[in-house]
Amino acid sequence: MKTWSTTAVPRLPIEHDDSPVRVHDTASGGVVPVAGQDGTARLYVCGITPYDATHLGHAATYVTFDVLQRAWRDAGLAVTHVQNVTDVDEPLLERAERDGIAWEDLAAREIDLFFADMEALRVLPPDHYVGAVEGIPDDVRAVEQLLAAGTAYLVPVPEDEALADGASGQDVYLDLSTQPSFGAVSGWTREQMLDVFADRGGDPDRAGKRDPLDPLLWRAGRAGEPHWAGAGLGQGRPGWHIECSTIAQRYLGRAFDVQGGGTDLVFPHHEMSAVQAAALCGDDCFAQAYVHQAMVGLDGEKMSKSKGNLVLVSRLRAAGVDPMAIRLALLAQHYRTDWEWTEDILREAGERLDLWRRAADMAAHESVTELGSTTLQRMRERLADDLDTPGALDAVDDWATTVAAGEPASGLVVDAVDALLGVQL
Ligand code: 5CA
Ligand code: ZN
Repeated sequence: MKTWSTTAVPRLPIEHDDSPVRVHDTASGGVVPVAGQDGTARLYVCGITPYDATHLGHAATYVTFDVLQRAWRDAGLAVTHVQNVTDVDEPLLERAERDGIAWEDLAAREIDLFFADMEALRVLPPDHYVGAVEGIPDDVRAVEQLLAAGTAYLVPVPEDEALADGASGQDVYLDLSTQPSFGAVSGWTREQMLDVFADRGGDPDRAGKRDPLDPLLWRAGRAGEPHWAGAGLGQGRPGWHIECSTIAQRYLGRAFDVQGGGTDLVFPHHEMSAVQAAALCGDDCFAQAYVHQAMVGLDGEKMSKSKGNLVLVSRLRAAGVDPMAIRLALLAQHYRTDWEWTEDILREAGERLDLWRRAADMAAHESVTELGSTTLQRMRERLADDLDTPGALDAVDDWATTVAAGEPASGLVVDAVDALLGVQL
């Protein structure tokens, strides 16, 4: 699919010291270096399900992985960034039905709005933006392979559910008991998994499953639901997790560097996409590190489309809020700490933006001062240390305050704020 427009990233004149970026890996529980391979870092970011507009939780996630990419690029690496869009799934179909519009139109409208939000926030676009629908032929091949290998099995569609023309009467599930790596991403106990599975798109009570946690791979087409040709599987559509397994494998290959998303995706989504990839191509096939953005909340609850407690990027923009202030509000929080959106956070970000812009206005283009280079060094060091954006913001605050007190401003810092933090002054 087409993606959103890119924005130029200034190259910083002062050499990076080559220390690798380190991030927290949920699977190992530690902070690990992610240095790419052969000069390229490969990143898969789980994209939106386009049934409602981008809220600040989504924005926090995409800005976090944007900062990771900027840190990699600054360290001299090329980056291959792949992102999916779940352009067919239960929540999208339900919302379209509720609102009386075609699901394709709802998806197209929300994807366009998401692009406009990402452009305004200066998030770098992926190299490959891939729709779930586009990936169906790969999913079909994958599911057929798993059935042939005996790691997937068929479950009859309940009799009271009418089938679409051309659908077989059977859904397909992965048999988790064949996969010793199951659990390696989240490290959760079965109880923890069972606790959230139903709330997060799973179907633990489906009759005929071998294990309540077995994930759906292929849903036989039901009358009135969208469906696609599934070769030997008959008409139907893929389960949610398989789209990310196959898209990542096709565009990034084996053992890519990072899979990213919010902590709400740790289980089941990232666990299942990894175990399905392992079932398809063996261990060490999927991400080397799983990086998760903590949840952004509002009024004591996770901000979520299903709950409807949303602050939308597009609404803030329409109200005249500078997108760079929104971006700074997000960067002022560490990605591993849950936080709540408040008006105060936005107000402080606006004040910070003003302070930085006043300093930037005094800077001669591309000028380098000693204060400028130490500021850059501090920013790089903070970002390499598990994307410590609040620490990087402190460094720029110190610079701007010193400039306000009469020290000459350095254009280098203005470029660094752009290249590393994605904030245009
Ligand atoms: N399409 C799937 C991933 S394959 C999906 O989860 N879509 S989503 O639209 O629900 O979420 C998009 C991204 O935003 C995901 O990475 C999700 O983890 C993240 N996200 C959702 N809500 C929040 C929140 N309140 N705070 C932080 N990140 C969030
Ligand atoms: Zn995903």
